[in-house]
Amino acid sequence: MTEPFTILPGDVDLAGEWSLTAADGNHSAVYPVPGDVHSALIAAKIIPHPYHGKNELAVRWVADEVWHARRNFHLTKSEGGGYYLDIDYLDTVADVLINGTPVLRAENCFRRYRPDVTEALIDGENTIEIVFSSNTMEAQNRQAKQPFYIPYSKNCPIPDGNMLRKPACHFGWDWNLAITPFGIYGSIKICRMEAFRIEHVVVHQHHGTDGAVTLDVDVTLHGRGSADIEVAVAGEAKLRRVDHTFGEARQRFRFKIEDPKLWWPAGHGEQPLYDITVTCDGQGVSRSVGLRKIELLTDKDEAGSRFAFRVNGREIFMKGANWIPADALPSQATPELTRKLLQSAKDAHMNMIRVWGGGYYEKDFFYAICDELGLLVWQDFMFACNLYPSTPEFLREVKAEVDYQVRRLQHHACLALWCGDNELIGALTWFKESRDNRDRYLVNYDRLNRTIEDAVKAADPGGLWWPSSPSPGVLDFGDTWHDDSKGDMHFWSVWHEGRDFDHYRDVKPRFCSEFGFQSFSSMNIAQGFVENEDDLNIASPVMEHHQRNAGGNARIAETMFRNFRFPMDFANFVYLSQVQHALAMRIAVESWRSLKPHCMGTLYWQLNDTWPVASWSGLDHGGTWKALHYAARRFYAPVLITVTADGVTGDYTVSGVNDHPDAQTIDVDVFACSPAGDLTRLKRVSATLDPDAAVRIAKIFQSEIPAGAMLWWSWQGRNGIRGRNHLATVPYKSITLPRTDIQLDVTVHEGSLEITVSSSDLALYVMLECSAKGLFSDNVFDLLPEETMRVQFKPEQPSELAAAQASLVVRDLYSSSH
Ligand code: BMA
Repeated sequence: MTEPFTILPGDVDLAGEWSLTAADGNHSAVYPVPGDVHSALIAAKIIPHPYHGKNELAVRWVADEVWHARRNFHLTKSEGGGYYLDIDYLDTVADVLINGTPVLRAENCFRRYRPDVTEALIDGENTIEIVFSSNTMEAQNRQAKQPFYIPYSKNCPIPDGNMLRKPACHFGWDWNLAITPFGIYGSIKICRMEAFRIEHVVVHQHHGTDGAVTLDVDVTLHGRGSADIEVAVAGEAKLRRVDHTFGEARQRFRFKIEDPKLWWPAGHGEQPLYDITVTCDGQGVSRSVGLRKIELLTDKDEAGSRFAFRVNGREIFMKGANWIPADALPSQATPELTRKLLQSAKDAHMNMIRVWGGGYYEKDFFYAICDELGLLVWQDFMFACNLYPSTPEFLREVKAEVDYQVRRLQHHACLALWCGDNELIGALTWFKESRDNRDRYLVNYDRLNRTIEDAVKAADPGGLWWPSSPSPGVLDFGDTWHDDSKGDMHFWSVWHEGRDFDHYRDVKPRFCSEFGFQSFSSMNIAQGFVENEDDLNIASPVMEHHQRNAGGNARIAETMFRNFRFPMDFANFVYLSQVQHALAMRIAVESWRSLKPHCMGTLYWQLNDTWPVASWSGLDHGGTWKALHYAARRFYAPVLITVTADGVTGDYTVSGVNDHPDAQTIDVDVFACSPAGDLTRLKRVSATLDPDAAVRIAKIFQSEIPAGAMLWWSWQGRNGIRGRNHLATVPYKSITLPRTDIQLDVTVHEGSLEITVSSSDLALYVMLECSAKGLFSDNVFDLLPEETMRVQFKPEQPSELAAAQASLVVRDLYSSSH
């Protein structure tokens, strides 16, 4: 039984087929609920698919219309007690009528609504209707009524999205299309209420010094009368009778778990979950709770102040990425896709995901999967890059939203941090109005931020609060885009300011919660959205349309020509864009991991894509891996040997990073690698990497490296772990690589391709591609002369195996430009 999707006897589930009509009567379609209206119109062939070509522009009108959704349902009405409508993810401004009687005016996609509908219902056939106002019109009307103008993000082609409590990215973003989807994406049901309903179940954990955990289960009931509540935790049940007059009543049940099995982030231990069940008046709510203690350490030090998470007494370096909605069309953001994306995060050794503030508070299944996988969640409140109103009406909505979301989510073991917003402090400097009158807009911001903070602390007093991302700290409104001394940092100078990749090494963040670089989506994705082969050119109108960051393609191209030779064709342009993307993130992550414990986390921008687009994501739309994600699995490995250049002296430091709680003994060989692939040993070191630490292992002087040589290193642990990598000491374009002959020997075995890749000469960034979606067991690797590597490819659809085999291609750095 999981709230709010439980359907009890006497309840009427209203999911299923509804009918949809435009208010002007011009369009009608079947509307599958839960789902978004655009997806229904695509299925009915009323609009073309907005991801294809430039169709987005041809479907924008949908959000400018008023739409009616309707269905009938049967109810055998019981006497006594009452009924309420239970509805969540209703997006956004909508009136709900039952048998023509208005029962709800909703205006916040992030709230759950439970209005009493007893009087509106009849015994027998009933009709429910939802009238969706045009979100685009509502947004503009609300802006016009503000006491002063509230600027919205330049990322949004559709204006005034900051007026509505719905995902900011629905109005367009620098990686999202702009179609302002709407509809009902959650549950909708009519529920029977005898005396009470369970309004909230909140769980507080207290970890005692004796190792025992005390769980306080706070059950809030809504209603009137008498009932028994039973709360059971790990087989121990407590029963209580409640008598209550109308309204809300909170009951606390305390349990002590003497010998708890603790929940750990991925890579640090198991994720055991304890079941809590609450039953009352015929209803039930269950919670799966992992027992862990999370602290945020922000104590001052010589450099500024720390930003580190401590879980169950252990400081843990957070490795992860930023999450945006799983798909731009809410109907497509399924539990299966979500699991696939989160599993990929775990497979790349991530242990934290930041749910970014321009999307949704994700559905229950998202957090349940994170609990199961051991992925901690940094949870933003849904405010991003805009300025927002602070009128009493707006703040009332915010307060109700925060209260609901915090009480819905706080019991999850994965939920690590509540963060006020994304980049609202920076946004104060992005608009003329707020630059000219910073006092007004700063106070306006603080009213919003304070409302969120107060609501969080009331609902989850034990939760961790951080005011904004990035933020230097409480009541500090400094520039954490450039100040690396304290707080969490969004380091964007390489992408948004055009600095070299080396600049990642010039900063020493305490925790970098955003940094990113773009690449094009993989060829099989691009082929899916272009109109024809002629569009496969980075400057074609369709490819430019699938790039939403102004100047993005130019930044990719310009960076490429700083580092690489001109690619042969479009496919190699795509390949090189992904190679440089992976390289950028590798340089940033490896140098910041080697600063541990000064730096205690890196969350790159961004894990996933909402539609097929050039972006900062490591996963293509739909979840297959770009070059970055294969690289991330290496640069986020728990034990890492990396070599970083000193920007001043030009010498190199070999560092070892160990995320394990025990020491690791590693043998490291460092070579000079000639362009022909001849290795000359420079150092052989046997190093002990202290528990949970970054250690400097060796120094390589520039003078030791023959002209034109790269650095090449390999390592092996006593426990079998191994790895290798290389670093170019000059831009790749100035290295004359040998012409390689790469052979693929492919056989089919149990639904997978077994691929033997062998190279006659040194081959860098060897990347396999095929038309089918699926996962290679490894990719984007280097081969020394006459080396062989075995790789498997498993297509997502078994039927695509033959197509995968027929379309298999291999690229490497040399062949991309020759
Ligand atoms: C960050 C994010 C997003 C944005 C990304 C790339 O600042 O918070 O708003 O998509 O940069 O520009």
